[in-house]
Parts: sequence; C-alpha cells; structure tokens
Amino acid sequence: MRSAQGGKHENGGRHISGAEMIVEAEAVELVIKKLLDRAFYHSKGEADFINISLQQITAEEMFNIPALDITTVEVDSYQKGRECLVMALQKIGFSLKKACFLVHTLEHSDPMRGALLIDLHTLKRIDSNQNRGIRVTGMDWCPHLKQDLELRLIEAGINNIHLKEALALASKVVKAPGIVAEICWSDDPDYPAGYIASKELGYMRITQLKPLGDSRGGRVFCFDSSSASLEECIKWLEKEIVLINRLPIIKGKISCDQFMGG
Ligand code: WAQ
Ligand code: MG
Repeated sequence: MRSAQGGKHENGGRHISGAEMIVEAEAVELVIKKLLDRAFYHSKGEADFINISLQQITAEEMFNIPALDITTVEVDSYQKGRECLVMALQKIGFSLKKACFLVHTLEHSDPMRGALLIDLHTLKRIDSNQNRGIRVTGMDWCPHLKQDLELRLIEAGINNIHLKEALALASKVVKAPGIVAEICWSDDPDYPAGYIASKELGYMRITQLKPLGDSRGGRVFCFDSSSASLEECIKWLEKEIVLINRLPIIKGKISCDQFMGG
C-alpha cells in the first residue's frame, strides 16, 4: 500500500504512508482493510491517493532470512542521537568525514517514499529514480512468528509497528549484495527514533534522531560498488520476496556514553 496527498506520487503528491505484508490467501481481505485504515488515518495528514496492489506468491519463490539482533541506545536529545549515529558509522569503518556526510545527506534529503542509494567510494547517489528512490518491497515476518515477536517486544518494552516493520526491512537490506549499512529515521512527526543497521552492529536503534513534530525522515543505503553489482543489489531490494523466519535477540538498552566508550 502507498498513499499520498495532493494526487499520485508520480504526479508530485506528498508521500503519506506505505506498507508491505505477506499473508496467507484467507487473510487478504482483512489485511486490505487494515492497510486502508493505515492509509486514511496517519499523523502526516489525510491521503487523497491510495494504491493497494496484490501479488500471488508461492513458498518456493521466497527466501528465508533471520532477523537482525536489536540493541537500543538511549539518548536525551536528537543532537546526541546524531552524534551517536556518526560514531556508529565510524565503528563499522567509515571515516569521520564520510560518516558526517551520510548523516547530513539524510538530514537534507527531499521527502520521498524510497531510500537514497549512495556509493561509498564517490559518495554520489546511484539510484536512478530521483523522486522515488529505492523502494524495498516483498518482506514480512513469517506468520507463525508474529505472536512470539510481539510477546518478546512487549517484554522488552519496545513493541510498536514502526519497529516491527523497520526490523523486517533492515534485515532484508543488510543481506543485499554490496550493502554495508543502512541509516534511517521515520518521517512520522510523532516518532523520533531511528536506527543504523549493518552486519556487525545488527539493528541498532537510537531513541531520538529528530525532534518531535518534525515530519522529515528517510533512509540511506550505503553501497560498496567494489564488492557487488548494482543490478544484483537493486534486484534483491526491489524484487526478491523474503520472509523473516528467526526472531531477533533483544539485547539490553545502553546509554550513548556506554556506546561511545565501548
Ligand atoms: N523502502 C525504501 N525506503 C522506504 C521504505 C521502503 N519500503 N519505506 C519507507 N522508506 C523511506 C521513505 O523515505 C520514508 O520517508 C522513510 O524511509 C521513513 O519511513 O526501532 O517508520 O516508514 O524504534 O516513516 C524506525 C524505527 C522507524 C526505529 C522508521 O520509517 C525503532 C519508519 P517510515
Ligand atoms: Mg512513515
């Protein structure tokens, strides 16, 4: 599902919300109703364009992958959160300059429904769709895991729809050929948290990456062009169907200073 205000996305409408679900055939009607509700009632505003598309898929077409493990870094301001994000990028091998550039790129990105794909060597944007970016599709949790996931997240005090969807997405993104890291914060004005995901860090949430009330958000995917082909990477992100078949390990919460020091 994708929804926009002021007409279709492709005609310049402002992106309101989007979501992906993989369900058994019997659940389709129910899920369409859920997606419609999400499209209509959103903190970013009222949609006047909604597109819901359905595709039949078979078990043989799907890849199964595990969820990334979750760490939460607690910060008391979004400025501190962004410092922490820069530090995390440095921990996985980026220079300070590159790390700052990537965070700056996300800060100043135009609103869109997809992600910016950035080449790590040139620091240039390499996805071709200027207004849309790369839209990752075709991922969800295995239906039989959803209840246990919910219980684990409730127990950890972090159960919400943003996290569940973002974790599924990031788990897929990190497995893409050539992707070294993803950084993200939500475009929902009432959701200030975001994350960095990579093979080494797993899914590292940062409790504040933007001020409350701000409806600017986005995603940056960092691509190493020396290790994979761009076509393969985009095919994985946009076309392959992935089910998350292993629950995340939920590590404890740490403070920003603990993370910076450790
Ligand atoms: N593929 C690529 N980019 C996307 C996609 C997608 N499927 N969906 C959203 N984006 C981009 C787009 O630019 C949005 O404006 C931006 O990401 C933010 O999307 O653990 O809710 O769906 O507590 O608002 C982080 C959760 C939640 C942190 C992120 O993103 C946590 C979130 P949103
Ligand atoms: Mg959103």
